[in-house]
Amino acid sequence: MSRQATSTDGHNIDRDRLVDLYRTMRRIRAFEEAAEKASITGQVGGAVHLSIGQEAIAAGVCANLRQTDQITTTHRGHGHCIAKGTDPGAMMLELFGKEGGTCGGKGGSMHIADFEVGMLGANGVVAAGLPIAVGAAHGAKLMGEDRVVVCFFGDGAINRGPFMEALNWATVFKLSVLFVCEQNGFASTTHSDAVTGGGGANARAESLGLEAHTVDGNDVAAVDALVADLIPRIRGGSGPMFLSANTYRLKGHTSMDPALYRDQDQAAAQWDVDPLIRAADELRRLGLADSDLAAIDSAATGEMSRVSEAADAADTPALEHAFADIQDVGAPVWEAQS
Ligand SMILES: Cc1ncc(C[n+]2csc(CCOP(=O)(O)OP(=O)(O)O)c2C)c(N)n1
Ligand SMILES: [Mg+2]
Repeated sequence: MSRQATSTDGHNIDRDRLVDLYRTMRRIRAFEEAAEKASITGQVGGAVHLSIGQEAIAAGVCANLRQTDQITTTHRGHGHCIAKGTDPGAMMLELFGKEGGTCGGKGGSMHIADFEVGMLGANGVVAAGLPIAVGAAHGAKLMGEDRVVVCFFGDGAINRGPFMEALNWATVFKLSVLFVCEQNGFASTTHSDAVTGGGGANARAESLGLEAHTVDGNDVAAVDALVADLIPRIRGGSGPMFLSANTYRLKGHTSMDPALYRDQDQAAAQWDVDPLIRAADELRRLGLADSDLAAIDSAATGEMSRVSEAADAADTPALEHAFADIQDVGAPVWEAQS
C-alpha cells in the first residue's frame, strides 16, 4: 500500500506521486540554474526569466494533463515546458540559439513552442497567451475534441486588456480553459498590489462568471490535489475556471536583475518556503531516505549539465536557413517602396 502524506493544505498525497512531482520540480530547477549560468557567462545571449521558486505550480498543474491537452505560457515559461514534456535538450539548444532547438534556434527562451506535447508557445508579450489559449480551446470545441487548455500567466497580466477579453470570450462560449495566475507579487520591478485595483484577480474572474480558486502555489501536493479535481470538471464541460496560485519569485525579474527593489529580509525568508524544500521535507516524513532524494537531485543536475554542454558544443544554424520557417510578409519595405 502506498503511503499518504498530508500537505500543509490538508490534502493526502501518495508517496510515489510526490516523488514524481518532486523530480519534475528538481529538473526544472536544474534546467534553470544551468540556463542562469549560461546567461551570465554569455553563452546564452541576453537575459533569461527564471521561475526558480515557482516550480510547484508548473509541476502540480501539468501532472494532471494529457499529452493532447495544451498550454500557453509567458516569458517565464521554462518550467511549464518541462512539466508538459518538452525535451530539455531541445530547449537548451533553443536558448543557445543553436540548430536542433525547439524553434530552430530562432526563438530563444521567450519563444519556445513544442506542439507535439501541446506546448503552444511561450510569449514575450505580457497577457498575449490568454487569447491564444482561448482560441485553442474554441478550436477544440468546434472540432468536438475534449482537450483542456491551461493558460499560465502572471499577476501583472491581469492588468492588461487581453485578460478581460479572453476570460469573457471563454465564459460566453463555455470553453475548456483553466486560467492559472501565478501570483508572485511582482510585475518586473513593480509590486503587483500597488497597480491592481479592486478585489484583484479572482474577483475579476468571478465577475465574469468563472469559478475561481486560490491555492498555496509553493505546496505541490495542494496544487496537484486541487487541479486533479478541476481538470475533469472542465473536460466534462463545466466551462472555464480560474486558479490563483500564490508563490514568490526567488530570483530577480531576469537573470541580470539583482532585485534590489525588494525587501531583502523578506526575500531571504522566502527561501525557507522554497517548494522544493517543502516537498523534500514531506518526502522525508513519508520515509524517503536522504540518499533517494540526493539521487533524484543529482540525476536532475547531471541531465541539465549534459544538455547545457551539448548546447554549447552544437552548431549555430546555417545562414541559408535564416529565412526558413518564418512568416512571409512579402517583400521588405525598402524593396516595396522602390
Ligand atoms: C505588453 C507588455 N508590456 C510590458 C512588457 C514588459 N514586461 C515584461 S515582463 C513584465 C512583468 C510581467 O509581470 P507578470 O505578468 O506578473 O509576470 P512575472 O514576470 O511576474 O512572471 C513586463 C511589464 C511586456 N513584455 N509586454
Ligand atoms: Mg508576477
